[in-house]
Amino acid sequence: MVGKRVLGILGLLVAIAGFGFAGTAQAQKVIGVPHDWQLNFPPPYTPVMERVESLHDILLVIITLISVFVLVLLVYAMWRFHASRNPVATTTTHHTGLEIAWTVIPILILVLIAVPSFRLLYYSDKATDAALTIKVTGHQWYWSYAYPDQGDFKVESRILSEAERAKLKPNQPRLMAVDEEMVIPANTVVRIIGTAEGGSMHGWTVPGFGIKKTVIPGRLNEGWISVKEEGIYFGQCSQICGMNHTYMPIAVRVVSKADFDKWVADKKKAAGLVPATDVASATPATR
Ligand SMILES: [Cu+2]
Repeated sequence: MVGKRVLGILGLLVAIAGFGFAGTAQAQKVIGVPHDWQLNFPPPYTPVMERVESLHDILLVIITLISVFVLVLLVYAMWRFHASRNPVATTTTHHTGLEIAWTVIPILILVLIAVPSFRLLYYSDKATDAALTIKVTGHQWYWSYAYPDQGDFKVESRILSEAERAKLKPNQPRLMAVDEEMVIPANTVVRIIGTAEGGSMHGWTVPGFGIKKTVIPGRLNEGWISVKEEGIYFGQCSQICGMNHTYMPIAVRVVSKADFDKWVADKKKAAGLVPATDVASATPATR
């Protein structure tokens, strides 16, 4: 039993180390990939994730204080009421004052935690003044990204094939690199609306962005991101969705506004949305 558990922990450590190893030797443009011996959250890349991390830091202090308090009580009770020091056990069964205290104080602590928690939930829920909307659709088993206010083209994002994975470029982490990334401009509020097609839900999750949207067939869920630094960021489907759940990574390429406009123009041209000769003068449609 214990041997099995030790083996399990060792296996987990090897898996974590292996995952970290896969993330090494990146070009500097790849951001937000787990690294060796990583503990805690990835660095925050969006305003939402900055707030998630500060809420986490406050909660960590609160739960540490509570745990230490309970531990001290426990150790004190073990010492003070040991049979050698306390041969005749007390018959006390109730203490009204104590019971009120251990009911009311935890309620107050939970209310105290709920206030910033709900504030953050609503902050991350709806984009205010989004400059761009992207519709994320989870398929079995890949992602597609539609740009409804940029001429309504769509890109499909699939994990690299096994042959491509055999010769990865430096900016392509194994099992995370895709053929077509979602592309967004830096320093821009991007509204993400997510849904799913086919028989299952998926989870559009990029840890460094603080976004984790469960996408559900027949529903639209909303969130938003705004990323300062240009680069390629990675995430993974976080809702068990079936056979190839492991093989539908999320890659987001954050580029300058000019590069984004150029990318949009190329995509529109490829989709036949603008005459080939008119690409240079084409500007993204405004909503
Ligand atoms: Cu999945």
